[in-house]
Amino acid sequence: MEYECCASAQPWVQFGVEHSDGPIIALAGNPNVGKTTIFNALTGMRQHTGNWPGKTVKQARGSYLYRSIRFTVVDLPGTFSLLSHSSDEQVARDFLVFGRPSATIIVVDATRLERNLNLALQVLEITDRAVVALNMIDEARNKMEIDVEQLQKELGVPVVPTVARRKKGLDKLMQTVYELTCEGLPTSPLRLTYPRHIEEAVQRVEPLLKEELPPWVNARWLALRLVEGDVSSLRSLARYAAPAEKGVTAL
Ligand SMILES: Nc1nc2c(ncn2[C@@H]2O[C@H](COP(=O)(O)OP(=O)(O)OP(=O)(O)O)[C@@H](O)[C@H]2O)c(=O)[nH]1
Ligand SMILES: [Mg+2]
Repeated sequence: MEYECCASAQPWVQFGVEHSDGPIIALAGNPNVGKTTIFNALTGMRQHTGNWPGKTVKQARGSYLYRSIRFTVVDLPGTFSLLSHSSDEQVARDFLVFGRPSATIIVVDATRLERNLNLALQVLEITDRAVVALNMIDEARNKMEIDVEQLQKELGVPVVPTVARRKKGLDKLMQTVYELTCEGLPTSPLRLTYPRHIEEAVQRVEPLLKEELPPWVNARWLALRLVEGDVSSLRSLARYAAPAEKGVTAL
């Protein structure tokens, strides 16, 4: 089976993730929400660790087999945002935007949903192939009731309750990742509408970007970054967008 991201380029190779025939799955989330616990539960002993190229930030990647397909999982650094104020944030953002994973698992702490959804929305601004792992649901159940159906409806992507520490919900998570990557499960992620002056600026910048950039670059996302004066996103664009198109020769 051929995956969209593998068809012409292997953009994740620039991020130190080896050549892979199967889908690449990113694990994103706030610090301390259970990303590594999920990563370990999914990948077991099939893991490699190193640093992100050119950074002192640790990278962990591993793989698991599901329905005869080998999924490669990349555990991103825990961040509260993707607005590139730190190396960790840049690494996470660059991998999601320019590494083009086939799907992203957004791990959120169910007991701190309000705070965690900030990052979730930022990830959903970048990609529509995502599933939310509503982790620590065991602790949340003691304190509150979460309407998972309603959350899923509002976010526009699947939401899977998990207790990573006890490996609960992980089958459903793998099944959902499979549906997103191999069966084209449709999603319609919640995208924020910004105040009018921002939207107007974005509307002017976005078409210009679309003309110049490879079609896979999310022009609205980049336009928003330019409007807020985020120079680091531009630097990453220059670094990753052009070579990614020549990914095959770069191998
Ligand atoms: N109660 C409960 N605890 C969990 C669950 N999943 C993970 N934990 C615990 O939460 C803590 C943090 O888990 P990690 O997997 O290290 O979290 P992380 O997101 O990788 O953290 P960073 O790498 O620091 O960003 C650990 O003590 C885990 O045992 C869960 O579903 N329920
Ligand atoms: Mg971790």
